Amino acid sequence: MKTSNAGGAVIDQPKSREAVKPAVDKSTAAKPAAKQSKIYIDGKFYSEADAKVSVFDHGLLYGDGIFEGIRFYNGRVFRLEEHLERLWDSARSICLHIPMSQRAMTEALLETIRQNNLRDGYIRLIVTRGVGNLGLNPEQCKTPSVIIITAQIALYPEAVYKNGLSIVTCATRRTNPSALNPAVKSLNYLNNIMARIEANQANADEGLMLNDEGNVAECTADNVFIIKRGHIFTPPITAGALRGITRAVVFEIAAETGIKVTEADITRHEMFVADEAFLTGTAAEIIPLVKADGRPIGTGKPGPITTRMISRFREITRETGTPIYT
Ligand code: PXG
Repeated sequence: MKTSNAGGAVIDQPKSREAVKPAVDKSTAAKPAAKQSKIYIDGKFYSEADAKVSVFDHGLLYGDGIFEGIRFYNGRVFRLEEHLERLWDSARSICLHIPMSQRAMTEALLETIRQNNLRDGYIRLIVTRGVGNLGLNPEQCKTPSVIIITAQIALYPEAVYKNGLSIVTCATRRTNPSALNPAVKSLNYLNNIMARIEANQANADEGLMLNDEGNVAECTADNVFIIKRGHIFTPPITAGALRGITRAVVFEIAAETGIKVTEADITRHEMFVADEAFLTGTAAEIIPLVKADGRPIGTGKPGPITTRMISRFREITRETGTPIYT
Protein backbone atom coordinates (compact mmCIF):
# COMPACT_ATOMS: atom_id res chain seq x y z
CA MET A 1 0.00 0.00 0.00
CA LYS A 2 1.28 3.43 -0.82
CA THR A 3 0.28 6.47 1.13
CA SER A 4 0.51 9.83 -0.53
CA ASN A 5 1.07 12.87 1.62
CA ALA A 6 -0.47 16.25 0.99
CA GLY A 7 2.66 17.39 -0.80
CA GLY A 8 2.64 14.41 -3.13
CA ALA A 9 5.68 12.63 -1.67
CA VAL A 10 5.12 8.93 -1.12
CA ILE A 11 6.82 6.46 1.16
CA ASP A 12 6.23 2.75 1.54
CA GLN A 13 3.73 1.33 3.97
CA PRO A 14 3.02 -2.30 4.80
CA LYS A 15 1.12 -4.17 2.14
CA SER A 16 -2.59 -3.74 2.10
CA ARG A 17 -4.27 -6.36 4.25
CA GLU A 18 -7.68 -6.24 5.85
CA ALA A 19 -6.02 -5.35 9.14
CA VAL A 20 -4.11 -2.37 7.83
CA LYS A 21 -6.68 -0.70 5.60
CA PRO A 22 -6.95 3.01 6.37
CA ALA A 23 -10.16 4.01 8.09
CA VAL A 24 -10.85 6.55 5.36
CA ASP A 25 -10.93 5.50 1.74
CA LYS A 26 -8.61 8.13 0.29
CA SER A 27 -9.80 7.62 -3.27
CA THR A 28 -13.31 8.84 -2.48
CA ALA A 29 -12.78 11.16 0.49
CA ALA A 30 -13.01 14.88 -0.29
CA LYS A 31 -9.47 16.22 -0.45
CA PRO A 32 -8.23 19.73 0.11
CA ALA A 33 -6.01 21.09 -2.67
CA ALA A 34 -2.60 19.42 -2.32
CA LYS A 35 -0.07 21.67 -0.62
CA GLN A 36 3.19 21.67 -2.53
CA SER A 37 6.28 21.01 -0.46
CA LYS A 38 9.50 22.99 -0.77
CA ILE A 39 12.56 20.96 -1.59
CA TYR A 40 16.16 21.87 -0.81
CA ILE A 41 18.72 21.36 -3.56
CA ASP A 42 22.27 22.65 -3.08
CA GLY A 43 21.40 25.61 -0.90
CA LYS A 44 18.17 26.72 -2.60
CA PHE A 45 14.50 25.88 -2.16
CA TYR A 46 12.36 24.77 -5.10
CA SER A 47 8.71 23.92 -5.60
CA GLU A 48 8.03 20.24 -6.32
CA ALA A 49 7.58 21.03 -10.02
CA ASP A 50 10.95 22.80 -10.20
CA ALA A 51 12.95 20.43 -7.97
CA LYS A 52 15.02 18.72 -10.66
CA VAL A 53 18.41 17.08 -11.03
CA SER A 54 20.46 16.55 -14.16
CA VAL A 55 20.09 13.34 -16.19
CA PHE A 56 23.92 13.26 -16.01
CA ASP A 57 23.93 13.04 -12.21
CA HIS A 58 25.60 9.75 -11.29
CA GLY A 59 23.01 9.31 -8.55
CA LEU A 60 20.56 8.64 -11.39
CA LEU A 61 22.93 6.99 -13.86
CA TYR A 62 24.58 4.58 -11.41
CA GLY A 63 22.88 4.86 -8.02
CA ASP A 64 26.14 6.56 -7.02
CA GLY A 65 25.26 8.41 -3.84
CA ILE A 66 24.00 7.94 -0.31
CA PHE A 67 20.92 8.74 1.73
CA GLU A 68 19.25 8.82 5.13
CA GLY A 69 15.60 8.57 6.13
CA ILE A 70 14.95 10.63 9.27
CA ARG A 71 11.82 11.30 11.32
CA PHE A 72 10.80 14.31 13.33
CA TYR A 73 8.20 14.21 16.06
CA ASN A 74 6.51 16.98 17.96
CA GLY A 75 8.83 19.70 16.65
CA ARG A 76 12.07 17.77 17.22
CA VAL A 77 14.27 15.77 14.86
CA PHE A 78 14.80 12.28 16.25
CA ARG A 79 18.42 11.10 16.55
CA LEU A 80 19.68 13.66 14.04
CA GLU A 81 23.33 13.39 15.07
CA GLU A 82 23.28 9.61 14.68
CA HIS A 83 21.77 9.88 11.20
CA LEU A 84 24.39 12.43 10.16
CA GLU A 85 27.19 10.27 11.58
CA ARG A 86 25.94 7.34 9.53
CA LEU A 87 25.64 9.54 6.42
CA TRP A 88 29.22 10.72 6.86
CA ASP A 89 30.38 7.11 7.36
CA SER A 90 28.61 6.07 4.14
CA ALA A 91 30.29 9.00 2.37
CA ARG A 92 33.77 8.08 3.61
CA SER A 93 33.29 4.48 2.60
CA ILE A 94 32.48 5.41 -1.02
CA CYS A 95 35.00 8.30 -1.20
CA LEU A 96 32.27 10.93 -1.55
CA HIS A 97 33.05 14.34 -0.18
CA ILE A 98 29.93 15.91 1.33
CA PRO A 99 30.27 19.58 0.37
CA MET A 100 29.28 20.98 3.76
CA SER A 101 29.93 20.51 7.47
CA GLN A 102 27.63 18.46 9.74
CA ARG A 103 26.68 21.72 11.38
CA ALA A 104 25.67 23.31 8.07
CA MET A 105 23.79 20.12 7.16
CA THR A 106 21.89 20.29 10.43
CA GLU A 107 20.89 23.89 9.69
CA ALA A 108 19.85 23.01 6.10
CA LEU A 109 17.68 20.16 7.40
CA LEU A 110 16.02 22.23 10.10
CA GLU A 111 15.43 25.10 7.67
CA THR A 112 13.81 22.72 5.15
CA ILE A 113 11.37 21.56 7.82
CA ARG A 114 10.67 25.17 8.82
CA GLN A 115 10.08 26.17 5.19
CA ASN A 116 7.46 23.42 5.06
CA ASN A 117 5.98 24.44 8.38
CA LEU A 118 5.90 20.91 9.77
CA ARG A 119 6.17 19.54 13.32
CA ASP A 120 5.86 15.82 12.54
CA GLY A 121 7.14 14.11 9.44
CA TYR A 122 9.85 12.34 7.51
CA ILE A 123 12.99 13.69 5.86
CA ARG A 124 14.81 12.10 2.96
CA LEU A 125 18.37 13.37 2.85
CA ILE A 126 20.27 12.51 -0.32
CA VAL A 127 23.84 13.21 -1.42
CA THR A 128 24.54 12.28 -5.03
CA ARG A 129 27.95 12.01 -6.67
CA GLY A 130 26.84 14.91 -8.88
CA VAL A 131 26.91 15.68 -12.58
CA GLY A 132 29.42 13.76 -14.69
CA ASN A 133 29.35 12.21 -18.13
CA LEU A 134 27.93 8.86 -19.23
CA GLY A 135 31.04 7.00 -18.09
CA LEU A 136 31.01 5.58 -14.58
CA ASN A 137 34.28 7.15 -13.44
CA PRO A 138 33.36 9.33 -10.46
CA GLU A 139 36.33 11.60 -11.18
CA GLN A 140 34.10 13.16 -13.82
CA CYS A 141 31.75 14.38 -11.10
CA LYS A 142 33.13 17.58 -9.67
CA THR A 143 30.43 18.60 -7.18
CA PRO A 144 28.17 16.30 -5.15
CA SER A 145 24.56 17.46 -4.79
CA VAL A 146 22.65 17.67 -1.52
CA ILE A 147 18.88 17.18 -1.68
CA ILE A 148 16.47 17.38 1.26
CA ILE A 149 12.84 16.35 0.86
CA THR A 150 10.25 16.43 3.64
CA ALA A 151 7.08 14.35 3.70
CA GLN A 152 4.07 14.41 5.95
CA ILE A 153 4.41 10.74 6.80
CA ALA A 154 1.26 9.15 8.13
CA LEU A 155 1.89 6.80 11.01
CA TYR A 156 0.99 3.26 10.07
CA PRO A 157 -2.58 2.44 11.01
CA GLU A 158 -2.79 1.47 14.68
CA ALA A 159 -4.04 -1.97 13.56
CA VAL A 160 -0.55 -2.77 12.26
CA TYR A 161 0.93 -2.31 15.74
CA LYS A 162 -1.93 -4.29 17.31
CA ASN A 163 -2.04 -7.17 14.82
CA GLY A 164 1.52 -7.36 13.52
CA LEU A 165 3.04 -8.12 10.13
CA SER A 166 3.89 -11.20 8.10
CA ILE A 167 7.21 -11.86 6.37
CA VAL A 168 8.52 -14.35 3.85
CA THR A 169 12.12 -15.34 3.29
CA CYS A 170 13.41 -14.00 -0.02
CA ALA A 171 15.67 -15.87 -2.42
CA THR A 172 17.55 -12.60 -3.02
CA ARG A 173 20.40 -12.52 -0.50
CA ARG A 174 21.81 -9.49 1.27
CA THR A 175 24.89 -8.33 -0.64
CA ASN A 176 28.13 -9.81 0.60
CA PRO A 177 30.27 -7.20 2.42
CA SER A 178 33.10 -8.02 0.02
CA ALA A 179 30.97 -6.53 -2.76
CA LEU A 180 29.15 -3.30 -1.85
CA ASN A 181 29.07 -3.43 1.94
CA PRO A 182 25.42 -3.24 3.04
CA ALA A 183 26.50 -0.88 5.84
CA VAL A 184 26.71 1.82 3.16
CA LYS A 185 23.28 3.37 2.83
CA SER A 186 23.75 3.91 -0.87
CA LEU A 187 21.30 5.07 -3.52
CA ASN A 188 21.63 1.62 -5.06
CA TYR A 189 18.83 -0.26 -3.33
CA LEU A 190 18.00 -2.54 -6.24
CA ASN A 191 19.04 -5.64 -4.32
CA ASN A 192 16.53 -4.82 -1.58
CA ILE A 193 13.92 -3.88 -4.15
CA MET A 194 14.33 -7.32 -5.76
CA ALA A 195 13.64 -8.87 -2.36
CA ARG A 196 10.68 -6.55 -1.84
CA ILE A 197 9.20 -7.70 -5.16
CA GLU A 198 9.42 -11.29 -3.89
CA ALA A 199 7.60 -10.31 -0.69
CA ASN A 200 4.92 -8.53 -2.71
CA GLN A 201 4.46 -11.54 -4.97
CA ALA A 202 4.04 -13.74 -1.89
CA ASN A 203 1.50 -11.26 -0.51
CA ALA A 204 3.62 -10.71 2.62
CA ASP A 205 4.14 -7.40 4.41
CA GLU A 206 7.96 -7.53 4.37
CA GLY A 207 10.75 -9.69 2.98
CA LEU A 208 13.35 -11.42 5.15
CA MET A 209 16.84 -11.34 3.66
CA LEU A 210 19.53 -13.90 4.49
CA ASN A 211 23.27 -13.49 4.06
CA ASP A 212 25.57 -15.80 2.10
CA GLU A 213 25.81 -18.15 5.12
CA GLY A 214 22.05 -18.52 5.15
CA ASN A 215 21.66 -16.61 8.42
CA VAL A 216 19.15 -13.82 8.88
CA ALA A 217 20.52 -10.38 7.97
CA GLU A 218 17.45 -8.12 8.11
CA CYS A 219 14.33 -7.20 6.15
CA THR A 220 14.32 -5.05 3.01
CA ALA A 221 14.02 -1.78 4.96
CA ASP A 222 13.98 -2.83 8.61
CA ASN A 223 16.13 -4.56 11.21
CA VAL A 224 14.88 -7.82 12.75
CA PHE A 225 14.64 -8.86 16.39
CA ILE A 226 13.44 -12.11 17.99
CA ILE A 227 12.67 -12.87 21.63
CA LYS A 228 13.16 -16.26 23.25
CA ARG A 229 12.53 -16.88 26.96
CA GLY A 230 12.64 -13.16 27.75
CA HIS A 231 15.95 -12.60 25.96
CA ILE A 232 16.20 -10.42 22.82
CA PHE A 233 18.40 -11.41 19.88
CA THR A 234 19.26 -9.53 16.69
CA PRO A 235 21.75 -10.25 13.91
CA PRO A 236 25.14 -8.52 14.25
CA ILE A 237 26.22 -5.87 11.73
CA THR A 238 28.65 -8.45 10.34
CA ALA A 239 25.67 -10.60 9.32
CA GLY A 240 24.63 -7.83 6.91
CA ALA A 241 22.32 -5.85 9.19
CA LEU A 242 22.28 -2.09 8.75
CA ARG A 243 23.41 -0.26 11.90
CA GLY A 244 19.85 0.95 12.33
CA ILE A 245 19.15 4.03 14.39
CA THR A 246 15.90 2.50 15.66
CA ARG A 247 17.80 -0.73 16.38
CA ALA A 248 20.11 1.25 18.68
CA VAL A 249 17.09 2.70 20.51
CA VAL A 250 15.86 -0.85 21.18
CA PHE A 251 19.23 -1.63 22.79
CA GLU A 252 18.79 1.44 25.02
CA ILE A 253 15.22 0.57 26.04
CA ALA A 254 16.26 -3.00 26.79
CA ALA A 255 19.14 -1.79 29.00
CA GLU A 256 16.77 0.58 30.79
CA THR A 257 14.26 -2.19 31.47
CA GLY A 258 16.80 -4.86 32.36
CA ILE A 259 16.12 -7.08 29.32
CA LYS A 260 19.16 -8.76 27.82
CA VAL A 261 19.94 -8.13 24.12
CA THR A 262 22.48 -10.24 22.28
CA GLU A 263 23.78 -9.75 18.75
CA ALA A 264 23.93 -13.28 17.40
CA ASP A 265 23.51 -15.20 14.18
CA ILE A 266 19.88 -16.16 13.73
CA THR A 267 18.62 -18.95 11.49
CA ARG A 268 15.18 -19.25 9.91
CA HIS A 269 14.46 -22.05 12.39
CA GLU A 270 15.10 -19.66 15.27
CA MET A 271 12.70 -17.16 13.71
CA PHE A 272 10.04 -19.88 13.45
CA VAL A 273 10.38 -20.96 17.09
CA ALA A 274 10.71 -17.46 18.61
CA ASP A 275 8.26 -16.42 21.33
CA GLU A 276 7.99 -12.92 19.82
CA ALA A 277 9.57 -10.95 17.01
CA PHE A 278 9.56 -7.38 15.78
CA LEU A 279 11.00 -5.12 13.10
CA THR A 280 12.57 -1.70 13.53
CA GLY A 281 13.07 1.16 11.12
CA THR A 282 12.71 4.92 10.97
CA ALA A 283 9.49 4.76 8.97
CA ALA A 284 8.16 1.58 10.57
CA GLU A 285 9.30 2.46 14.13
CA ILE A 286 8.82 -0.81 16.09
CA ILE A 287 6.34 -3.21 14.50
CA PRO A 288 5.38 -6.67 15.79
CA LEU A 289 6.05 -9.62 13.51
CA VAL A 290 3.48 -12.37 13.84
CA LYS A 291 4.07 -14.71 10.93
CA ALA A 292 7.19 -15.97 9.14
CA ASP A 293 6.93 -18.17 6.03
CA GLY A 294 3.40 -19.18 7.01
CA ARG A 295 4.32 -20.14 10.63
CA PRO A 296 2.73 -18.09 13.41
CA ILE A 297 5.41 -16.60 15.66
CA GLY A 298 4.64 -17.36 19.33
CA THR A 299 0.91 -17.02 19.83
CA GLY A 300 0.52 -15.32 16.44
CA LYS A 301 -0.20 -12.06 18.27
CA PRO A 302 2.19 -9.29 19.36
CA GLY A 303 3.93 -10.36 22.58
CA PRO A 304 4.31 -8.49 25.88
CA ILE A 305 7.95 -7.44 25.48
CA THR A 306 7.28 -6.12 21.97
CA THR A 307 4.27 -4.17 23.21
CA ARG A 308 6.34 -2.63 26.02
CA MET A 309 9.08 -1.71 23.56
CA ILE A 310 6.56 0.07 21.33
CA SER A 311 5.09 2.16 24.12
CA ARG A 312 8.49 3.19 25.52
CA PHE A 313 9.72 4.00 22.00
CA ARG A 314 6.75 6.32 21.55
CA GLU A 315 7.58 8.15 24.77
CA ILE A 316 11.20 8.62 23.71
CA THR A 317 10.27 9.94 20.26
CA ARG A 318 7.88 12.46 21.75
CA GLU A 319 10.28 13.70 24.40
CA THR A 320 13.73 13.85 22.78
CA GLY A 321 15.38 15.25 19.67
CA THR A 322 16.89 18.36 18.10
CA PRO A 323 14.42 21.27 18.38
CA ILE A 324 13.31 22.64 14.99
CA TYR A 325 11.67 25.87 16.12
CA THR A 326 13.56 27.69 18.85
N1 PXG B 1 17.73 -1.95 7.14
C1 PXG B 1 17.74 -1.34 5.94
C2 PXG B 1 18.25 -2.07 4.76
C3 PXG B 1 17.26 -0.03 5.83
O1 PXG B 1 17.29 0.57 4.64
C4 PXG B 1 16.78 -0.04 8.20
C5 PXG B 1 17.28 -1.33 8.25
C6 PXG B 1 16.35 0.62 9.47
O2 PXG B 1 17.28 1.58 9.89
P1 PXG B 1 16.86 2.87 10.72
O3 PXG B 1 18.12 3.61 10.88
O4 PXG B 1 15.85 3.62 9.89
O5 PXG B 1 16.29 2.42 11.99
C7 PXG B 1 16.74 0.62 6.97
C8 PXG B 1 16.16 1.99 6.91
C9 PXG B 1 11.50 3.33 4.71
C10 PXG B 1 12.88 3.17 4.26
O6 PXG B 1 10.71 3.92 3.98
C11 PXG B 1 13.85 2.92 5.19
C12 PXG B 1 15.13 2.78 4.76
C13 PXG B 1 15.42 2.85 3.44
C14 PXG B 1 14.43 3.08 2.53
C15 PXG B 1 13.15 3.26 2.92
O7 PXG B 1 11.20 2.84 5.81
N2 PXG B 1 16.20 2.57 5.62
